[in-house]
Amino acid sequence: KVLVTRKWPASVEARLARDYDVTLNDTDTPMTPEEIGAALNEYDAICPTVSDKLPASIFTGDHKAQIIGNFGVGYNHIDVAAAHAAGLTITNTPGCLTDCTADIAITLMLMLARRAGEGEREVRSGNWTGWRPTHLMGTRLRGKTLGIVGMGRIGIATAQRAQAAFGMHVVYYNRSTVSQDAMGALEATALDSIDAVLKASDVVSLHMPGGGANSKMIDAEKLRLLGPKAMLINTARGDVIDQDALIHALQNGQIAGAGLDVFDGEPNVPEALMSMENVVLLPHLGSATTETREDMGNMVADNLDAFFAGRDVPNPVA
Ligand code: 8YV
Repeated sequence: KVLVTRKWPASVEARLARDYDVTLNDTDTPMTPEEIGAALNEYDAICPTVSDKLPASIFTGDHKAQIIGNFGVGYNHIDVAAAHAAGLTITNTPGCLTDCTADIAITLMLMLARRAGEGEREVRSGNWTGWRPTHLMGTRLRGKTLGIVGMGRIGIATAQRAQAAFGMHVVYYNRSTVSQDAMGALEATALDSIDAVLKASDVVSLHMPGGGANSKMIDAEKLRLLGPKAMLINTARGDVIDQDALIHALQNGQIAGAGLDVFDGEPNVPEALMSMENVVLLPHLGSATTETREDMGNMVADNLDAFFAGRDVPNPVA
């Protein structure tokens, strides 16, 4: 018995329906933690998404459920330690959403640097009065420095795009050493701290996991290191930035702008961010393409298939 908490692409729902006794929650509303807690005693597998919260309090230890097949690579919405202590296996979907998430990071960077959001709003509102030499001048990306915090798959893919397409220099910080093999043809300089990356960069793109020690990692002090010409891009998790400190830094010209696909407490977005022109706001679109969402669903199904066949799951969350 498998529970899918939200509406998935039809092809993957059909695959699960063929192979399992599956309950497909054909809804756009997340389940509450209490509902998921109750489901742990009714289903063998639960397949949640980033918008379902699975806190420690729902894991009592005597569940029917044996596996959580997370639809997504990030899993900070699941208390992993409590789920493991309750004997559950957790899997996620790394790799298949790398390209699309990197594309959205680049989209945010371009929209911000070239003031595309402002321009689009101007045209749509009928306020465009015609071409003029100093109208909506943005920032040229070629030759600028992109700083990556968290040089995993998505960080690397973002840097590769920025360097190949826009000729940007790349610096980065990662907790562990990143092999040149993993970076391919990318020429990137490892710096020894996040602070060094923030100081050296014209654009900083965040790619670390959310939750735990990363929560509010980019705080007021870190934002000051960026400087008034720098732009901040976040496609990781909203909580890695202290959102109030970001609003303060933007309001006071401490940084030039921000491009955000994720928010602390999403889908709520502070009014202060919505009213600023130098901010680009997207509704968590990182992996939102038909191809990627189908790949994600198929990865969840592959993990369930392996688990219930008694094989090692391909994508365990450690
Ligand atoms: C997904 C994401 O859309 O995979 C992730 O971690 O942030 C998104 O790209 C989301 O997690 C779906 O559950």
